[in-house]
Amino acid sequence: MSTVAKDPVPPTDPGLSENLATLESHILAEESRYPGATGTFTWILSALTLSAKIIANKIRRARIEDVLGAIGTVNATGDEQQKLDVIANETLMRALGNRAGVAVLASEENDQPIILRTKEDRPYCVLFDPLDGSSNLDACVSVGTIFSILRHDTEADPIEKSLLQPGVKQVAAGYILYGSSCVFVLTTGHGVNLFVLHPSVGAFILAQENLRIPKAAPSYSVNEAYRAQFPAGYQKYLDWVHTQGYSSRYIGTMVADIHRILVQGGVFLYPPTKKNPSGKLRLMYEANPMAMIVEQAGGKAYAGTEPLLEVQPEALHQRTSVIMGSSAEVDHVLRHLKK
Ligand code: AFP
Repeated sequence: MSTVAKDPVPPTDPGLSENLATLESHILAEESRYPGATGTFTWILSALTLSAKIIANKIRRARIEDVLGAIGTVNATGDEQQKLDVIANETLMRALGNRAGVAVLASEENDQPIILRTKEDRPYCVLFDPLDGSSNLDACVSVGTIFSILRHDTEADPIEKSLLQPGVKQVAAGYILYGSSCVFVLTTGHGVNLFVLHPSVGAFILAQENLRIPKAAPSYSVNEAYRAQFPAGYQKYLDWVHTQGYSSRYIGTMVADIHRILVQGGVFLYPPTKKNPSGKLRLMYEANPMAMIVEQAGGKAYAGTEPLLEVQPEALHQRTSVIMGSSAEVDHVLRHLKK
């Protein structure tokens, strides 16, 4: 008996979701819901996606083009600058610097913010860490770009004060992780969306809408080598996790550690230490944007026992301690801090 061959089922391209959308088209579609929206914000995001593609490309070719290693200078917060820190910073400054909607730009790599214009028709301030985790670059470890977008306060005097707004005031925040794939994670205050760079097409394609962080997962991420320097509550928390069958993961690039937690759950901690009594991470362009993303995905973010997004900044480059991740895991840490 002969068997009748069935029509072959066309293979599904795993790179394509059902409704194909790029980051820009997704934002334009969102913007069309707000009558009176001018498109200014979309232009700022397009400067960020352009920068991300240029930086991703540079990182991939870094060893061949000899742009790895330190350049012998330190940045505004005292960290040794890598060649790629400077390249990434210049890329973002050049891309964002000619966007009509930006009033003030601030970077980890610059002592002072760059004032572009003070008029009211420039509604936004953009703050960024051009290359988080750059000391890991020589070892081919993932690095990232983090950004925070605030509404420009035209009454601020001097104008730099426009930047000193608590994280709850952010209108958007995001990061780009240059990992085994290049992902762009973005929130505009209505959930979190994840886009992946299609390397041949050169576009960020929507891969996951409304990303939710798992409520709990037995995993913690901290540089445990500093344990003896941590305040007692953190040490008690670590004693507790060691009895609970938790696993430990620490990459040493905050963007990569928090991205993993966003997808798989767990908690990231950078407590105060003797060397950095206020914590190591920068509040305005590292902790605040990551906290907004984690909270928009259903997680929690604290600076010690204070909600991180409520911390009133006093200086652009101020540091903070950080506890963020799955809500139940953050609660376990807080329980030990409050004992
Ligand atoms: P670099 O950008 O200098 O590599 O620092 C990375 C970072 O700011 C953050 O991404 C890490 O979570 C943290 O520092 C790692 O700090 P430790 O080396 O003290 O654990």
